[in-house]
Amino acid sequence: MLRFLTAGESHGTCLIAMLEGMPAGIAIDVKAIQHQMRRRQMGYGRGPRMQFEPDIAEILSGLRKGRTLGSPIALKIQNKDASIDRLPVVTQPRPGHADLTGAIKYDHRDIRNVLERASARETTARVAIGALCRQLLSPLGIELASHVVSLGSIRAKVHAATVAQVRAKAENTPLRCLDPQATNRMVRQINACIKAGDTLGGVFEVIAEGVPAGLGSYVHYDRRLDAILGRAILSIHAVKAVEVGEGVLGASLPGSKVQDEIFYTKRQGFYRSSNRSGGLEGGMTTGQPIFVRGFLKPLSTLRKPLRSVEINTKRPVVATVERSDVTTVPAAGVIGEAMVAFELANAVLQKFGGDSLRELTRNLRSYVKQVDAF
Ligand code: EPS
Repeated sequence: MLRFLTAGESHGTCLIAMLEGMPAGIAIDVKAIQHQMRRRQMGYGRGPRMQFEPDIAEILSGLRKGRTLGSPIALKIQNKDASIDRLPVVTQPRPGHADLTGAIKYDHRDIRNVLERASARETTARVAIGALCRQLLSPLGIELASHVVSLGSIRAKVHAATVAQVRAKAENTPLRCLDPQATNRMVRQINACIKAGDTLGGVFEVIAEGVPAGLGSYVHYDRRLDAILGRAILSIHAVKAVEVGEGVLGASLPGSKVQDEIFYTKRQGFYRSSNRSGGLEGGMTTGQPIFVRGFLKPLSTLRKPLRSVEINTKRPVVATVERSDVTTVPAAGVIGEAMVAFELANAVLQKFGGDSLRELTRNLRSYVKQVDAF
């Protein structure tokens, strides 16, 4: 249905992405793509690279007069720092990064050949793809947002955030977090980490609202949308765990405190009074907002490096220090939104089909009528 590829090295000339399967007739707002790219660069604790990379997505194909043609959309993001051929050889692998296993697997004696592609810089291209997908979802009434739930050992006090709340209260804060007191403490913890030459992880939450009931399926493992979203979130650099709804808490509670009971009124139809499932039951959307969380480990480039082994001499050394970030949890949330947007756009196209936005919208409307009449 919908698929994408990315290419490019962190300090190569550019990043490239191609999205195939977008229906025709979708109005594309290039400024909205730029807005998403900019959001990915923000957040207290990011490294110096974010200050000077313009991260502008140039659309090369698939659009005419501001609308999708139905043909593949190719885009390019030029790197300002395109120093790949001048950068020094790396032979001291960073624990936690792709360095050592990547070098062994691809038989590279210069770890730079690994880290250039393993770098999270690749997510620039993914955010551009996600920004295109959002412009398919938005006319269908599907909106996304993300916020930081915890950073290091600091947890925000939030419960069941909405897209509107996040946009109004978290978006323009230093860490895109809904709790101002927690934000202050997070900033202090980041400052301490900068001093110590260490890094921090944390948790982001992606919310998707306006998703119709019945995307995904229970009939086969690879059609379960929770599994698909789980993979999408885990594909983001440094993410080591995913949670759907209140999945982690639910594992320690009795069923009576976990399942969302079902009610019915003539006006509302079927509804649930809670959304602990995170909008997903049996691998399908319930029609409630989707909540998925990504848990990031602290980044593996430490200014005060960890112990490692030189790959040629096999002598003990400390790991290479590359320019990097101290924490990227707010940025990872933006990347999470992009990945969820892509998977939802794909799920929508799988269920409703259509080569044009008009056909897709008609199919969706007719399905919603059927659901309302159930
Ligand atoms: C990133 C660009 C990179 C890193 C970061 C993500 O730029 P540079 O290596 O030139 O500073 O800041 O990559 C990592 C944290 C990593 O471990 O690879 C970006 O554009 O997001």
